[in-house]
Amino acid sequence: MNDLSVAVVGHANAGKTSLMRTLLRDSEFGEVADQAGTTRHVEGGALLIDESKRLALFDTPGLEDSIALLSILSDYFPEQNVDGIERLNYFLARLNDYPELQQEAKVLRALLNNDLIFYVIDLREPVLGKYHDELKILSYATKPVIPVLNFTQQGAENIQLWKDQLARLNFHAYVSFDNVHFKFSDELKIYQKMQTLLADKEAFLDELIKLRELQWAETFNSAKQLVANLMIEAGSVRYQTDDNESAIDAQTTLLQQSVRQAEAHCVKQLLQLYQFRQDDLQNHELPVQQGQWALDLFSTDNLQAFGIKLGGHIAKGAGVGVAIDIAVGGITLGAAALSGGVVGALWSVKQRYYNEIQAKIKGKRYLCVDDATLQVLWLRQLQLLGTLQQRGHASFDKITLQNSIEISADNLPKKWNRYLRKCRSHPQWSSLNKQAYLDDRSKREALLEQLISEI
Ligand SMILES: Nc1nc2c(ncn2[C@@H]2O[C@H](COP(=O)(O)OP(=O)(O)OP(=O)(O)O)[C@@H](O)[C@H]2O)c(=O)[nH]1
Ligand SMILES: [Mg+2]
Repeated sequence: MNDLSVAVVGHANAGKTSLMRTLLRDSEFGEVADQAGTTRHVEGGALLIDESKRLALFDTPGLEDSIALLSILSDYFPEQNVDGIERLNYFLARLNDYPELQQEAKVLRALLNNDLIFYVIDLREPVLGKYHDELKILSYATKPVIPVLNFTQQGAENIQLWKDQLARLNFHAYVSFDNVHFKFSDELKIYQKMQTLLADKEAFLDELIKLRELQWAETFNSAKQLVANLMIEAGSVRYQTDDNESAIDAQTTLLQQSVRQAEAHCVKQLLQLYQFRQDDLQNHELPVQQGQWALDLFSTDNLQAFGIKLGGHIAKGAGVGVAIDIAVGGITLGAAALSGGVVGALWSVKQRYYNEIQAKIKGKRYLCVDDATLQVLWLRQLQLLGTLQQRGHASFDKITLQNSIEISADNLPKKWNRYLRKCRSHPQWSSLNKQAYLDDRSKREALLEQLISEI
């Protein structure tokens, strides 16, 4: 195994275990708590490059009494020019004399046993003497050190003070990395910084960087695919119902359930893709107003959206009497003309509405998901995706799917209505239909690609 190994060290409660969780994309790694002394033992995890190469990371207990430790280390060999490593080994050989420094000893072993050190700094803390002592102890191990400035959001005002202090102790290569407000580009900077400090591991780290970039891009692509697919599923679904209130209500409820389930499924898969737990999520029921979906294709709004105008008084419709102007085809049909034969003729003009017209004649209606709900559905997924991409695996806050999203032309794709029209006129694209009849794959794929490009 060609390993590169890193010890993650730092003051108690600085966010070491959180850094491990975020880099490993593992919310279950170790124990994270807002109190000092949470991690009691060294625990490892790894980023695999291939079967024979991995970056091993070791979490360590927090340093608590570095002032006492440094004074012990520097009191050894007075007047003699003995280097840091010897001092550390000397101390470790006499550990029984220092029962109160057992945690610190674990950290010292990790310093000696690994190739490189991440020194995690809680930027919210003022630059105190104890940190100076910790850094001095680190320097005894003569390993390359990358200070990781954590809590970059809350500790922003201390950044300069910390940088100055680090420079005075000869630590010039640092990175900023917030475990909760995650930025993938910051993670890459850590590996790039490692490359500058470990020249002989440059190729190894190059491979790691490329792999992480690839994984990140693939995850994003899969996520986009899920979202675009959900939109086609929900946009195309069409339930047939008898044209009476109780039948419409019953079918509407079923339709709502199936779209909610489809969204829940998409959300679940998105969480899985980004390796978050299902219970990281709160409140994700898709909001719908009662009755909102009892719109059918022949409601005035929908027909307009389809480019169809209802013909004047006849539109109010007695029995079979719906006249339909198919704007595109420019044909007007009177109520009496809506016989099977004429419907057949109409079909040749506007083939895709044949079933609906037939249904209307037979006293049936079709239900579909209304535009506003689809917009919310779309924007909620986009918002969730944005959240997942910027969420560290050390986060505790629940992810919420917004119910009140501002919907405006700016945050919807420009061709939204066109996409919707395509979906609505291809019920065969939705597997949410009771009889799924997925055909016409290539057109569906084309729309899927278009939607993906909108994300
Ligand atoms: N907001 C924010 N909170 C963080 C960040 N990193 C860690 N925390 C929180 O800080 C606290 C301590 O984090 P841990 O990861 O347990 O710290 P540690 O250094 O491993 O602590 P010990 O094991 O006790 O030494 C937890 O409440 C974390 O949720 C960060 O970057 N931003
Ligand atoms: Mg810890």
